[in-house]
Amino acid sequence: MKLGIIGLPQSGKTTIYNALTRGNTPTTASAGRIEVHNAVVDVPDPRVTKLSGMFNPRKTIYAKVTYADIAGLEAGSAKSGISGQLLNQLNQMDGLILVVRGFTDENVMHPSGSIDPMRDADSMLTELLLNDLIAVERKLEKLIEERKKGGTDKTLNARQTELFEKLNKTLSDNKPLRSMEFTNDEHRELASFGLLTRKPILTVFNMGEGQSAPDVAGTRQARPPFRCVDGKTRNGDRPTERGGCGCLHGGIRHQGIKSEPHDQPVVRSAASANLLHRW
Ligand SMILES: Nc1nc2c(ncn2[C@@H]2O[C@H](COP(=O)(O)OP(=O)(O)OP(=O)(O)O)[C@@H](O)[C@H]2O)c(=O)[nH]1
Ligand SMILES: [Mg+2]
Repeated sequence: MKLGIIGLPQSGKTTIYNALTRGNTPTTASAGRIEVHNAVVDVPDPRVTKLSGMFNPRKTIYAKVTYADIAGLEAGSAKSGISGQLLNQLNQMDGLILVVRGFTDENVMHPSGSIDPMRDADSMLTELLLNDLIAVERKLEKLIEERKKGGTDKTLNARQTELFEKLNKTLSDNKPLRSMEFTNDEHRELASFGLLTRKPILTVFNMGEGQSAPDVAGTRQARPPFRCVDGKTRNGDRPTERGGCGCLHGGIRHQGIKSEPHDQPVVRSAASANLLHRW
């Protein structure tokens, strides 16, 4: 499984990537460059450890997660679609981790000049949605052209037109594509289109020491149950889409990407604690 870490410049992507992978990639400003760092980590699983102890195999292989620290997403970049190079990277991911800055530190610039996690989370999710909307509209235009020209597979054209009109409707209603149900054939059909809002997204609020997570009730981040690793549910909504949200209260104790937490990583600036829970 490959998970891409995205977010606004200086939101703490590399810091979180280092925490998740026990890496030491420098947290120097990437200034909009698309530099991707990849690291593969084992997902410790006590069941595998136990089985390995019982059967004593020559090799024990745990499930692996590849984390990719992808810089470069900025508000407004989706006006004409996210750039090809970035889109290409994002398309290779099975899921996205959206890092949202919550910490205050006047030595670390914020592209909007102020700290507002809900604004940033919303604007990033909107970027992804707009990107898909542009891609879907382009495809629909292409299908119309093909129909006008004639000579194309009419059944395929009709099937794709119906499917893409459904996608267009969902996106125009401001909903991500992962909120839709697809048949296996439709999944296959869409696989090559690289639509970003089909991917599961975990929103991680990178809060400073002593800060609590923003109140996500009634927001897009609230749809799945919002839980901290202490098990408390912050929001009782039933999940209506595959996505989720977590917060780093000054750090990471668990990684919630897999159902079993990883070992405790050493976190330098994001510090010690509460959650990042899987959806
Ligand atoms: N005070 C404080 N600083 C943090 C926290 N998390 C990250 N930082 C600092 O914020 C700066 C930016 O962090 P990075 O992890 O490089 O952020 P980034 O999103 O990877 O930045 P770009 O790759 O340039 O977009 C670094 O100086 C970090 O040390 C935090 O929780 N609190
Ligand atoms: Mg970085």
